[in-house]
Amino acid sequence: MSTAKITPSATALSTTIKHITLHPRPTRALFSTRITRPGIGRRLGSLGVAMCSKASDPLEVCAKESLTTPNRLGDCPFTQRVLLTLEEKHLPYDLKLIDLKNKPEWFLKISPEGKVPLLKLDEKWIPDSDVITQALEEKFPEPPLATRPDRASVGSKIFSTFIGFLKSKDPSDGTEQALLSELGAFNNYLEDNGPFINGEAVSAADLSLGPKLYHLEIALAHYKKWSIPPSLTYLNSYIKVCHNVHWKFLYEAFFMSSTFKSLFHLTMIAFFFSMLVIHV
Ligand SMILES: N[C@@H](CCC(=O)N[C@@H](CS)C(=O)NCC(=O)O)C(=O)O
Repeated sequence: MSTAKITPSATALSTTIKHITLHPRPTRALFSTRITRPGIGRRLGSLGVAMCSKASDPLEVCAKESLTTPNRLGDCPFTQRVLLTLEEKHLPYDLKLIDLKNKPEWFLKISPEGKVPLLKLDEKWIPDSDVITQALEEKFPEPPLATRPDRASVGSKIFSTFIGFLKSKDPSDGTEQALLSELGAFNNYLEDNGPFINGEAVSAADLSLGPKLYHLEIALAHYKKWSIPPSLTYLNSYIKVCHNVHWKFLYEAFFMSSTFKSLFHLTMIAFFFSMLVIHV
């Protein structure tokens, strides 16, 4: 089993911000992350070792492997949501990268649906990012990330309307309008209640939505030459903050270079291509 220890730049979003001004907490924990790709037998370069803020052993997470680059994290927004939650809670984790085009037997045994992410908690593998993040909140309540119940569904229709527009072949079928309407409503919500969904501090709902907005921007720019209207200023600020903070750690943790960034975009395009094939 190959393992690499890497040192992500612990840029968790446990941050109180006013729109795009960041005031990171001074007490950032260091954490350790390892990438493991079972069955490959190839050792990744050691990229550094970090201390862990909690005395727990690293949690095991099955994550999507890049479709284009072996031993690299892929572009699954559900996996990213789980990783961001672990980051926010300063929990160390081991990544087991799964090649979804060639799923290993052991993975199919623990994930009959064949989906990532999976997290091992108390010796049990848990599927589904909703269930995983809820379980993490219960087992590791600090720092709390729960979204206020009356706000938990804010922005929750954005992803499905985005996929509807992405799949649409008819420019007048109303899917673009539906997406604009969801994005506009979210922009207005942020204006009145932001900068985050819970208000001043990041919560689970942002960690779910942030990666999806990132995918939305890249996929719609690529497939539809479409971008979020600049007039949605609160939304654009929110995305900027999420990307700067969320994605910085993913970029820095795994890939630093601009070569990576183009590869990442390629794998993301491959992700959306597979999504179109699956859903059409
Ligand atoms: N509802 C699940 C969705 C997970 C999901 O769809 N993951 C995709 C990757 S982004 C997957 O594993 N697909 C299986 C495949 O591509 O074979 C969650 O929230 O975790």
